[in-house]
Amino acid sequence: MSTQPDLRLWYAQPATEFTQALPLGNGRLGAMVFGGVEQERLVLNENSVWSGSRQDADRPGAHQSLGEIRRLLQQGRNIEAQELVMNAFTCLGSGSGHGRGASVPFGCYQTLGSLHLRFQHDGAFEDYVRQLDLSEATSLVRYRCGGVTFRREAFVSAPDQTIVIRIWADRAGSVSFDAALDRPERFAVEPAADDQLLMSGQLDNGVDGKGLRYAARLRALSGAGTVHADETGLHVRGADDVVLLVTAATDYRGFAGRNTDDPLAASLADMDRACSGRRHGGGTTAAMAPKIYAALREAHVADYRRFFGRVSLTLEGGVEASARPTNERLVAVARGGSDPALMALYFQYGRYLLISSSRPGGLPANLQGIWADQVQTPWNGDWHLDINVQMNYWPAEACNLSELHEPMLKLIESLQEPGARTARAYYNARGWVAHVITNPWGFTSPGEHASWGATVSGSSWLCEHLWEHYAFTLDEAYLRWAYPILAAAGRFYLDMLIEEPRHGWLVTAPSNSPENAFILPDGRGAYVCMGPTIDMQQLRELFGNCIRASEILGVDAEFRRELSDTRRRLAPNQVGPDGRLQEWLEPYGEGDPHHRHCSHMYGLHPYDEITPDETPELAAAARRSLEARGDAGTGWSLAWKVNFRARLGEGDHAAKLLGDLLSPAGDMALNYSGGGSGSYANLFCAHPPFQIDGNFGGSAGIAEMLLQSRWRHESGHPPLVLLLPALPAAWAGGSVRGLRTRGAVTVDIDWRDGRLVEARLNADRSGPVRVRYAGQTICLTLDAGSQRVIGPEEFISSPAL
Ligand code: FUC
Repeated sequence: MSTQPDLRLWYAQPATEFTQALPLGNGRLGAMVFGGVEQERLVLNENSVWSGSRQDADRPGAHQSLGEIRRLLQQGRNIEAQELVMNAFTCLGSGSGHGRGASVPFGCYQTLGSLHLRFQHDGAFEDYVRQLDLSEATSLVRYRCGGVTFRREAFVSAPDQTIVIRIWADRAGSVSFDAALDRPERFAVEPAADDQLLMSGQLDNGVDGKGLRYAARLRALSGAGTVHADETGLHVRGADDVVLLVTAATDYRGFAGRNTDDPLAASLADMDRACSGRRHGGGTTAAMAPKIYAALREAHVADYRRFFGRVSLTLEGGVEASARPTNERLVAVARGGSDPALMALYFQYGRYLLISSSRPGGLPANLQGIWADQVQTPWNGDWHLDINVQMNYWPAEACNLSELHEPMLKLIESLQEPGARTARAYYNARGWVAHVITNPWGFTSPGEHASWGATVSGSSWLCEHLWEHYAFTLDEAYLRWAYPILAAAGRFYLDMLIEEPRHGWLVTAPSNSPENAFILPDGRGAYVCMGPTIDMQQLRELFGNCIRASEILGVDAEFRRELSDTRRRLAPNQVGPDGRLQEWLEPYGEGDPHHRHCSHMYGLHPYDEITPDETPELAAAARRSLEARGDAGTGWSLAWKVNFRARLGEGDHAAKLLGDLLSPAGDMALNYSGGGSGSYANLFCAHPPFQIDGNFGGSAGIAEMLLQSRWRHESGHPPLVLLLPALPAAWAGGSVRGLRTRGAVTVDIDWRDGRLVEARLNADRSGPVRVRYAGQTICLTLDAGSQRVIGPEEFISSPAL
């Protein structure tokens, strides 16, 4: 019997650390609620709070060294090539500041600050609970103190661009507290009109200290008691029911965001709008606080549910487990307990986090989504292009949040211009390129160290997203917008490929296989190489997508021929003497055999040129590579491995890895090799430290276990939909509604005893689709607007295709 999925994270104690606090967000504004009784803290975020500034980090004349670097690589002199890359082919200046770039031009994503609430409570508290309800994106803290029950509910509204907190008690006049705003540096707080608190300041631009300006405002509305703001904070006394509102803005102007020159005025406009008559229909604002709150809440929940409500997932079992606090469920799973409902909760949490950290018109989710409590966020909280920002968007299409992909697609568009300069400076090439890291300032140069910075496939990996958004939506107007960006990236790689001397294959050079070293025949380790497997897989994908898009749009026939000819000559996937998929052009040993990046398996996932049914030998080689890599890894690495195993049809192994992903994490101490990885109490993914990509990769992996789809340009076939391709034994019964496939089909699946009961397909467009279940494939013609229901018998009675 299906059980109602429990969509709450809940705890019996306040959070004492950031990774226990509960995240709220509207894509731009974020809050982390700790739920302290006497001292409450909300970490505040606004996603354009970035230090740094625009810079030209391209090394002038770098392309003059390119010929020599390539000659050295072609002669197998990788160490010398790497030295030359280090001296002449890295970015100009300090680059990312070795991941600590808060005070250099690259900059760092930073916390906006904190809201502190100090309550006048005496004595102990009891009946404490705090929770995050994913069904409506609200948090609640409830406790009893001195015989009075206190409640605090919070949410971050997208329609009203405001962080909203309601604080109330069941005895009149018992809500009294002092509120303060602060930040670790560069802030001033003052009282403002309407008893507001205003925090403002200027971030470091890495040049003369005069970077972005920001402002955050706090206002309290209360019909009873008193509200008063002064130099020491905002003071509420003897109230029954208080509404706190926080608005914020920066003067970041770029490809997305609030886009204002005046954050003081913008934050005030948002505040006035949230409190306006439009919300309460007249009367004094303070007296109308409950009405304002109710209206803000209703608009917020309706807006959020538009996205969240499209997908549901029930995994049977674990009913008793869900009665336990979330942190205890993690411990129970780590001890071997079965809790499929926790996996379903985790799946929806990933969707929740994407809705809360990525909205159209805004900046894309960064390494911490939008949630950060430091001014030097790990790795600058930036957009890493060698898996991390892409993983953030893996669930966007398949998990039916297609519009939320937009910030990522706009980021890609924004890199064209600086990326064209970088392409000319380093490669004397047309088109545009991005390397390993970027920021809101348009950074596209190589990184500051050859070991990781020469990776040239940042832009090709990004371009997968341009195509995928089309493949899942079939939106041709969108494709017309995306195609020039895709084609210009393709043009760059056409220009930069060279022939490797042994087979005459075309390869990228210089490059890296992200971020692994290899061992040369003389025993020395190096990073810089030509034609790492991942680059070749991505170029087959990119060129294939350019070809397909140009066919659909009926443009660029000549370019298409060039792409096809070049595509055929790219270095192929190779199986090494050890039977594994080779990570590099040569069968080098890995510097770290258990490296977290599994870059050469890109062709298995997210791209799908390697599949168990179409390329069984390569799939077997990929499996051997995965075995040699081992299961252990950083949070995002575990999540990627869930997806690999799902693509290999190994549901039990995928579920085992999900268990690893959900094991209680160690502390925040950085670890690259898998120690301490898993999930924190608030289900944030632990690299460690906290890094959100694993949450998104985990949700995408769960979707891949239940439903996959393929639609490749060279096959000439209609899209292929795979039902329950990697269902683990532990998920014997369940149902999923609303997942999406390439070819724009929405799919519901019910299953029992590990077998399909029924699938329901709703296509956006009429047309043929192939559907596979348990190794049998049938071909259907779907009609837009009418649901097609299929049961297992259709697969048994039909001949295999
Ligand atoms: C890459 C990864 C690290 C980390 C960082 C943000 O450098 O190799 O593991 O995820 O990005």
